[in-house]
Amino acid sequence: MSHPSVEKIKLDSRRLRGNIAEDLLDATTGSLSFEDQRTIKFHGSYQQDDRDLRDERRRQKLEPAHQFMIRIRAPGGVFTPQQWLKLDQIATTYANHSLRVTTRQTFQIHGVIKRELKATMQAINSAAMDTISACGDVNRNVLAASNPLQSALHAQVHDWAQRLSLHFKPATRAYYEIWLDEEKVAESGVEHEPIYGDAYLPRKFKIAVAVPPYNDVDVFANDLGLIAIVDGSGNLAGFNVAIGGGMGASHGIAAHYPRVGNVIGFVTPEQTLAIAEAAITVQRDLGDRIERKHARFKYTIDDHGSEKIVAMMQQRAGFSLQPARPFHFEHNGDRFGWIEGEDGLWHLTLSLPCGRIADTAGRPLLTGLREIAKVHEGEFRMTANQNVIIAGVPAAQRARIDALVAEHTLDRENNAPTAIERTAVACVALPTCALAMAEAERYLPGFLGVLEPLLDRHGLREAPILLRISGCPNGCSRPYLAEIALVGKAPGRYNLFLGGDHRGQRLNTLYRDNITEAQILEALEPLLARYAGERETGERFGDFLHRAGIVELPPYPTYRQIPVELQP
Ligand code: SRM
Ligand code: SF4
Repeated sequence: MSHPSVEKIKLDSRRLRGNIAEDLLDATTGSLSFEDQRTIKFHGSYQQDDRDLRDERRRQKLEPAHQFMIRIRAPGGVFTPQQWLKLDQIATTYANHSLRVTTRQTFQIHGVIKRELKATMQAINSAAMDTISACGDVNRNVLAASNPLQSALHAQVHDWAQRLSLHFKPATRAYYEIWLDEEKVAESGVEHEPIYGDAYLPRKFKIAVAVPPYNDVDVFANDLGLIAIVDGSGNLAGFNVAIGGGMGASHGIAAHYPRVGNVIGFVTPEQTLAIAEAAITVQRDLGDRIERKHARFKYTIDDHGSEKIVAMMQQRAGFSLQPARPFHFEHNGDRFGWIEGEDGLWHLTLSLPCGRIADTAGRPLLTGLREIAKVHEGEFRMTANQNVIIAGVPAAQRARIDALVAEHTLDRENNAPTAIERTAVACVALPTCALAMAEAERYLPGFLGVLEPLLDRHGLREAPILLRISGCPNGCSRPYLAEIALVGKAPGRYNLFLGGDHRGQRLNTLYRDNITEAQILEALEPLLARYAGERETGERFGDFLHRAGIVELPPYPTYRQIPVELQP
């Protein structure tokens, strides 16, 4: 039986209602219908199955172990301690006893079964959180710099993430009706969607707001990037606008490629919503609605030309962009340990293992962070590198937090043997991700274990090399911006990419295709040896590989790095 296209499902969904409410009541299966599996994404949930159990269940002639992943909408990635405790309770009541910090600064929970899905959504909502448009063909969770140093600026930028997220939240009441039993607006459910229209966007759309000199949100990996520009008195003057970033690619298909956003100009704060809305509606109207793999804004820009897209954006926004202002990023990572903010409060960034917060042997992260949430009076900030900041701690409270951190072995900065481990990112991949071709999150510790002796041999234990692993070319860990990246090709086999920079401004290049762990180490060994011997003071691995002529920019048709003239 052939299934309807996603475009038809959206149009027929009565503003994202589909038959989800009825489907949830069908106790004969743990699955939703094909159509509702697509529609439920707009409500922040994915139907998945435990891939570790697939073969066994097939042998037993059982349907797959269907379960749901739920993603929270959390613009800027800030949670209160009360919300943390609620999420912890949800994870241990309905999910797989873990919370997962994502590369877009929010939480996912995994393993919720269909008959408990509604109760889980209601529990999330009872703590003043929702999951609206955390997935689906709409604007996704808006990222904002989480750097704890610049407290005042962080507050402003966080406010922008909230405003953008609210502005682009779908108008439909479907979420409230299905999950919170709100009375139906109309039997046909056809509210006006002023920004999205009848078929929503052709594909997901992502926005991030960065505050130089830190690019901790990887602003150039987003469809729309806003780079905060500060005036002489430290106030927000406006934003440089970058369009067309994206990581998704396909193995062996040249037409699907990662791209860094290109900076097109500067807008004032008053102009920001208008330019963002112009970008989204241009993509709504021109994006590819036939081939989903080719439907992101980056392809719309490349197919129509940047000039035409910028002209349309300006025309729709009703003003011309000002010339982009110079900016400088130092790095795209997090700052670990305690740091004092401008407001005199303290912030502790902890490095989490791929964002997975669970109790494991010797490292009870879930329990430890729960204990902190019980006494913490500030907030928790998630970072886009899958880490957590215990933010807003008065000096007098630091010792209490430190004691809990030590008691529960929460501090990977001190536990992690190498610098590479502290900053490494890996996507979820197996067993929940339906698209995974190889392990990522579960492979990272093992890979670090075999890499460590090699780093030791060359005295690179403290070299801050950026490593990212993705289980498939979709690039959820933003691997194409890493200095070393492994991108899953098949079980136990990866494509090795090298030569991204540490500021999120240059894509890396395919170095070896479809290789095993032994071959990866064999490929890396001579390069690390040369780096150790030939690097200039402060020179990073990715930059060295370029200077030494070992890698060149990738052969993609379009933006592969941010032009140097924009960097002062
Ligand atoms: Fe992603 C799909 C997990 C950030 C690019 N991503 C998926 C799905 C939902 C698989 C699926 O479609 O069935 C994964 C669910 C796995 C699971 O079991 O939980 C998934 N993506 C994730 C997360 C959880 C990775 C992580 O380890 O943290 C991140 C959740 C972010 C969030 O909170 O919203 C996540 N995904 C990203 C990023 C990074 C970013 O946004 O900064 C990217 C690259 C940037 C981009 O969008 O270009 C990304 N995910 C994709 C793509 C490729 C899209 C494309 O342009 O082709 C897919 C596949 C798709 O959409 O068809 C995908
Ligand atoms: Fe799944 Fe691929 Fe994303 Fe990893 S990169 S979470 S394997 S879709």
